[in-house]
Amino acid sequence: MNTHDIFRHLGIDTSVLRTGDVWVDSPIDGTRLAQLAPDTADIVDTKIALASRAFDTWRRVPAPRRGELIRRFGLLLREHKPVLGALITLECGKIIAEGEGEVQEMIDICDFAVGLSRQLYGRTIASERPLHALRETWHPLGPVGIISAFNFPMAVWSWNAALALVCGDSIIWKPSIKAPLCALACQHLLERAASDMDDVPPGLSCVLIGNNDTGSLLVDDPRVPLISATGSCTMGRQVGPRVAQRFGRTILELGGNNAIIVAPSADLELALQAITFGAVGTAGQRCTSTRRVFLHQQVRDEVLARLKKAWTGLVIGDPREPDTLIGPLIDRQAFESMTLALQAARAQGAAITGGERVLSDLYPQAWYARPAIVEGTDSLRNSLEETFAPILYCFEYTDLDEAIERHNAVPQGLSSAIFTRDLLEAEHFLSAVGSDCGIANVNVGTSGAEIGGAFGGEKETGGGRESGSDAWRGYMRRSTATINFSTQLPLAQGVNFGT
Ligand code: UN1
Repeated sequence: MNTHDIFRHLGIDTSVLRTGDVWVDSPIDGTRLAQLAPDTADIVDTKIALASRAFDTWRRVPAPRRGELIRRFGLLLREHKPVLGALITLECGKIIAEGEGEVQEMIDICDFAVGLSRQLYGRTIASERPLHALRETWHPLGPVGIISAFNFPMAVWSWNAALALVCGDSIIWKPSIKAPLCALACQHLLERAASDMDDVPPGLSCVLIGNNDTGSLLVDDPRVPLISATGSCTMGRQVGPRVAQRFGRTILELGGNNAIIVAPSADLELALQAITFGAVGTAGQRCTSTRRVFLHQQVRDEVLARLKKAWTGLVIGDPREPDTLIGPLIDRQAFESMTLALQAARAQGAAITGGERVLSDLYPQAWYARPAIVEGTDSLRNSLEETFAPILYCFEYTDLDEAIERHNAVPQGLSSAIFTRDLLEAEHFLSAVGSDCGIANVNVGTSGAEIGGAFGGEKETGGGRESGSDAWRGYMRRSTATINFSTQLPLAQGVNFGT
């Protein structure tokens, strides 16, 4: 299936694929998929104005009715799951199972949001005054700006979009310039879901096509009270202060430098599977990808030997082929970053297996790489950085406290895991003196989080939480109300004002 087939199947006018000079190329083989027209500053302004108007209508629609829009959207996602998965594969290079898995993640969050639309609970609080009530109500916030990365070109938007919409917000999506077609497809299906409902205002959801300058217009716009941005720490370092400058809110979901600790009692078979999926799945391009492992000295040699053996058998190639496990990197720049990181590690004395470009004869315009295993000492400086590629830094440890300290000694704090059958070790890892990440797992790898939990991390990962649990509160504003149903006016704290 090519892009035209996919768009036709979804009922999207294919003329949109040839409108301008934003080139979209497939990472699979460099084929040009589309040339889109970027949104000018005027168009961005118009879309934000429309989203503001839509918000004014949408916040009046009862929340369960807002959930109905998401229910219908979820049905369309189910209907078109294979085709949407194929589009993710074509535009981002994910293997079929991961492309479809991403669509499943969207379906899951839609289900979650439909239920949520009847559970936007506030609290009632005991008032210190007689015949007074104190309560908290959650209200819609406003238009929400969503900035997403190429690696989860649909799901990350859907976590934000599904919650924001049931919370009564309108949404403005600036997808990665590397994955705009996925955005157009989702936007179209959402419009289809809305088309039979008479209470969905026009402009409730829109997509902005363009580069960072387009993103900046959204980030700096005071009509947008919340920017939810997923991407690199570099991006977050720009977006965060700019939104703060205008007292806007952010949800930042930035880089990770996720590690797995493999303890002596670990089920090594499980650990090997988790490390492999975490490190090479999505060609190492998840923010939750496993980038480091700490292997206890009793198991180190065995784990390394088995990893190396298993990784020689991994099929790298066209992600549309059912046997492929590792597709391409997103572009040349991604491969160059990988090469630079490996060169730096080698210069610091690390031993490296893999990491070279493959299939360049077959796909001269694409960037396939053999995943790399780096055996290093603790002092490998570049293991402190996130390189968005399949590189696994392997370290040895003897004492769990020491391993946790080294585990936490990176600027990022997204996802983490320990493989152990020792209850004391597991609980220690999960405790206040254990992993410092937003996600901490036991006998489960670092990537592939379910939508039911809050997703996000600490430190340079940005501190934001998206998806499940009570992340929805980030998309609403809290109103605290005190109600006096007495005939007196007692002041708080027992203040007597003498009148
Ligand atoms: C991301 O890489 O930006 O936990 C998100 C996971 C996915 C989400 C990753 N559910 O790997």
